[in-house]
Amino acid sequence: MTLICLILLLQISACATRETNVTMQKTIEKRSKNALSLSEADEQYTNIAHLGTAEQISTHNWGEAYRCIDGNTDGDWKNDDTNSICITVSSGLNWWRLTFLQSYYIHKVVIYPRSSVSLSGYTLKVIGYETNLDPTEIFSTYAEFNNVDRTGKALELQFTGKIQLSEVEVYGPLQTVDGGWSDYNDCNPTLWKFIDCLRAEQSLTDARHTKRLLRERREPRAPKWVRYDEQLQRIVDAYDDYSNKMDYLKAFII
Ligand SMILES: [Ca+2]
Repeated sequence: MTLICLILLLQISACATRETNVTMQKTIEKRSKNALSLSEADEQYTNIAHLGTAEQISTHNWGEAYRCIDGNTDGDWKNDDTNSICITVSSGLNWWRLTFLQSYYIHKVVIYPRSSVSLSGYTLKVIGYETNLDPTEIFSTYAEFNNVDRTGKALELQFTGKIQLSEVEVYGPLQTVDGGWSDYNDCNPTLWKFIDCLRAEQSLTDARHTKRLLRERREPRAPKWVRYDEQLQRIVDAYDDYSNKMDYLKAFII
């Protein structure tokens, strides 16, 4: 693990932890008031759609499935890579699917349309459950599937005709159902445990580095490996002398 990766992971973890701490604080304050309304409860959840992998039944140019989880609700079609809409082309029942690596509790799903395209007719299915859900509310610029409140590793939007959506937001806790934390695995339930993991990893790396240095000091390179290196260097240096490159390659088979 490079130092840069560790720093990035630390920053990601810190952000996630700060967000979680803020959320927990809000939750405690609200519970103390003993008056959790639905809108307040919604604040406990965040959009986790970007943690999944999107796919769809078929794709029109520049309308790939992932563009519905790129964080951009721009509904204007652009016939180039700046497009942020996913579009299918199949006839009949079309689907757009989001799959997570682990199971998440899904509280709410919000979908945004391509500009001037209706959102009527979409249904939501959490894979593993029989019943398809209809939108709770449909507005001109978005539609909500409220109170989904199901656990799953995948969900699917279905529509009879071309799917034309600019974004799909999936709201739930960042913590997975089995107790892990999104894609940061076991090192990230808290910032402190994550730092402990970094320290342990750094200690192990230091020990390996020290061991290697000691070995290099104590054990000079074996003569036969020195001879092999010299022989390989001679072959490489003689590359231009080989008119038949097959013979050159064969020279490595010593
Ligand atoms: Ca988008």
